[in-house]
Amino acid sequence: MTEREQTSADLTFTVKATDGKARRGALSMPRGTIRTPAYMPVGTAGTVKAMYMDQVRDLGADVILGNTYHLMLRPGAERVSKLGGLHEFARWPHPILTDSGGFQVMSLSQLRKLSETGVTFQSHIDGSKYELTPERSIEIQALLDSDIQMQLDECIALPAPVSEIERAMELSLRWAERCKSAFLTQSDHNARAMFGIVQGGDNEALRVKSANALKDMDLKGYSIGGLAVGEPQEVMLAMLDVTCPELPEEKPRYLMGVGTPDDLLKSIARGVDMFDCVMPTRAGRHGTAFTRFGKINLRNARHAEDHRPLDEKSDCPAARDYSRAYLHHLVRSNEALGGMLLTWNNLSYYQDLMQGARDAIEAAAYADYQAACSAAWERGDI
Ligand code: PRF
Repeated sequence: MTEREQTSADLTFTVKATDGKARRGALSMPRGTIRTPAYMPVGTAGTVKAMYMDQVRDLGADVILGNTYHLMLRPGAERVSKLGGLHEFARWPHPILTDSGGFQVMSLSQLRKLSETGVTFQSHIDGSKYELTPERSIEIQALLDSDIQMQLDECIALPAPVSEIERAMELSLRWAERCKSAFLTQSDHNARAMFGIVQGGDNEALRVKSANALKDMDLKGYSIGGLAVGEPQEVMLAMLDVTCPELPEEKPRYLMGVGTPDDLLKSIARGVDMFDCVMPTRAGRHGTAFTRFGKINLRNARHAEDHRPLDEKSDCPAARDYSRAYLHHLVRSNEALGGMLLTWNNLSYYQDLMQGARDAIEAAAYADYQAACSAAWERGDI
């Protein structure tokens, strides 16, 4: 049995090896094991855009993301539940992590109103009114049959006044308590997890306070939210430097909505175990390829007669078997296959990058791996 096929009746996390602060771990549950460090493809509306689930799996993904916000609006959480849950509906029988909805309400909906109770908002699809409370968010995530659920939180865009950051962080802590109580009413909660979300913006003291208060709630995992929201990379890394040491070593850490390949490797070096980001899928649909040699914009005219594939050494057919000239043509012609091939290539690259990180941590060679990856990105391929 391969590591990813191993399961556990309860949800468990094991750190198998460390190299500096970097961790190689395994998060196991009845639907499978997530090998960490892990990049989790984003499947917002029950689909990893432009990909078949079999392809996503074959690239090495152990878990995908789903979004409370999108699925509650369409097709509706109760309907997904009636249809057998999200795994059955979307044909992904492996672990699913869901975000709680607050972050997406703030970025996508109109006329939202936040109070102690929760958030009311109008759908970005048809303008109809909804309420999302901590309890309803957890209820929706249970209806979706999510394996790893997120607390409802409030994420503040940076820069922001400290008083605003503090208010949102404290509100998120109170919502964490309510989410934990709601989560514990789920009959099979031992087989699942509800993660708390550290907030605190770019303020070190608030980050430490948030992490410690969540630690005291003894949750099964800890997300780090409120980063990659407008601040420079150095600020994000400085926040990881203060946050990770406050979190319990025996629990998984998930950096939400991050990031570039460089962000991922630098965050792993600081003790982060899990990531999600729309970057590889969204950039792929917009004509950008991530490769060992850095980012390539296939729209650019310099690719028009380039016979070379994106990466002849890749195992991914999208990277290995199609010329850059053909990809350029597809992207310029707005052909669906262009977005499909570039998404496939990009997810393949992100999964390979994580496999390389896992291998390097096991071999106690993570710093060398990071240096070799950065050098190749800098060098480029021409
Ligand atoms: N909170 C939640 N989801 C998120 C974030 C957050 O802070 C972010 C911030 N990068 C991305 N997704 N619930």
